[in-house]
Amino acid sequence: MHGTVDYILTDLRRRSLPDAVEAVLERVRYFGLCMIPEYYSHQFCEQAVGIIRAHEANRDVDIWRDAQGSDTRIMGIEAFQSELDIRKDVLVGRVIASLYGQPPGSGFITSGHLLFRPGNLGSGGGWHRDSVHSDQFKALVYLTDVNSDNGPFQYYLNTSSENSLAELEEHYDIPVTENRISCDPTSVLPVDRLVEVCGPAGSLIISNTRGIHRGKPIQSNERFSLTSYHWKGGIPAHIDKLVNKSCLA
Ligand SMILES: O=C(O)CCC(=O)C(=O)O
Ligand SMILES: [Fe+2]
Repeated sequence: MHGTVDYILTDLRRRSLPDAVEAVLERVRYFGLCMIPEYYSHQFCEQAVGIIRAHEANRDVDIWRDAQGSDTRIMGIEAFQSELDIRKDVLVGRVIASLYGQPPGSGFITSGHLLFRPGNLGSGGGWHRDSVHSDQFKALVYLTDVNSDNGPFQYYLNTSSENSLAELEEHYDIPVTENRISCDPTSVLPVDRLVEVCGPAGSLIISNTRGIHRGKPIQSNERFSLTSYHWKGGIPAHIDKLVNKSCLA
């Protein structure tokens, strides 16, 4: 495992569950990232997109939007539709539990719907680390085909460990304390560490979002996704207040 494309796991179906879990863990620990093309069925993706659209049109649902109206999120969508709870998938559940060293504590699922709008910053609002102080592991499922133009997840490989944070400060002047990256990493960091995660609907991405990443600004079309968020302790209060909690009447 040493080429950048090795973060993609293509032979999952030939592996037993324990072996598949190990293969994903190995990649997330080494690269900070693992992608499994078409892990979820197209039928699951189509149904999920329909459910997300319906909830976006429901005035009783709490919806978050970015300033450009390019990124629409429903936090806690699994409270309305439990089949969207990707944490219940046995592979996702075991991988996340192993990465955190304990069963997933609290968390939720967020739906993501990206649309092209002039000046959009991409999902996540530009290059950042979700957390500089501790590992943060997320599972992301593409519900529509994702190519270079409709907002792929972009990630700098091997940027999530304590050592690599120190290396980035020493060699590239990216402070270890910096959550939002103030420089343009594409003009500072080696281009061969950058991956643009494109893939068909159903592709599953598990990553350590302590590493440097963003959703690429969307240039055309749209992108639907589901993302799982996890915390060892409770959900931080400033996030928890945005999360949908109960079933609609
Ligand atoms: O959805 C994506 O591609 C990345 C989003 C992200 O990085 C975030 O919301 O923190
Ligand atoms: Fe992020």
